[in-house]
Amino acid sequence: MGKIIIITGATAGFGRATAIKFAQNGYDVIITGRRKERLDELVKELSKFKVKILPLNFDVRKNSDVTKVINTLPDEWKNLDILVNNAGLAAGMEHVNDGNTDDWDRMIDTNVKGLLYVTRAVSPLMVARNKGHIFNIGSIAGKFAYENGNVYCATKSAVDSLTRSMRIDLLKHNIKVTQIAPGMAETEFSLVRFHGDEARASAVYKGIDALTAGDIADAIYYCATLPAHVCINDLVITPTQQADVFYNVKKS
Ligand code: NDP
Ligand code: 8X3
Repeated sequence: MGKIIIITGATAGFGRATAIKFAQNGYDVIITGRRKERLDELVKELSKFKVKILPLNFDVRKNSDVTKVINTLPDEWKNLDILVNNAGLAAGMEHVNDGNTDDWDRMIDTNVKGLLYVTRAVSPLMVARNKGHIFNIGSIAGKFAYENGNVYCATKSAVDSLTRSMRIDLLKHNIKVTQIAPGMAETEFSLVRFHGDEARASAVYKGIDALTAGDIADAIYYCATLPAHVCINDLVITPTQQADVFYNVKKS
């Protein structure tokens, strides 16, 4: 039987590239996200790889939907080998005194609570089989706080901490837990952060050979295909022109 991966937020960016990478390599793939038309389009794209694809249309912030979808997985999809907790976003970039509390709720509900709801639903299936691998997509923003990053940085610090706790809690169940902590990657991330302002979003990456979604998919695939006795716990990946959240060199 083929291996199975479930990816949250597969309708764009890292999640979409990860779905393609694993399907290319013979994995059966569960793709999830809120935008149904994007899921339908990805099913078509993945069909050329002759693997099984299951699109699941739900919002990770809705615990009852998450639980229902995972608890009613068809039998042939229950043996999940890999979970990629990728769905997430930044919304807004203001000083804390000017921040939009709706943006804060969206980030906390998605990046922290959504990740927890999905993990709570999926991990018992892995525990029952005494195997599995969970990836949490953190960020360099979770390693250092930066000006105007406040709530986004806090949610990614939470992912950093939760990854370490999850690794300990799931250790005796033979489940690997890996945090991938990327720096600047050109996806729809900044467009979402700046509420659809394309000029502001593209300015973020001007003069930088930013990471691509494919770079992150390759890193996840590398970690997922190491020998059974090897677990990468934490992987920080930045463009060559970026050292961390504070230091980068842009070409003029
Ligand atoms: P994109 O905006 O390109 O993709 C985000 C994905 O998350 C989409 O598929 C979106 O799907 C999904 N998503 C967002 N909210 C929800 C929700 N409530 N329920 C279900 N799915 C949701 O961004 P990236 O690919 O860049 O981001 C992926 C992850 O990587 C995020 O956690 C982000 O914080 C992190 N990251 C990104 C970096 C970057 O520079 N790009 C760097 C470091 C970390 P849909 O809208 O269809 O639901
Ligand atoms: C995204 C990376 O540096 O824009 O998580 O916060 S950064």
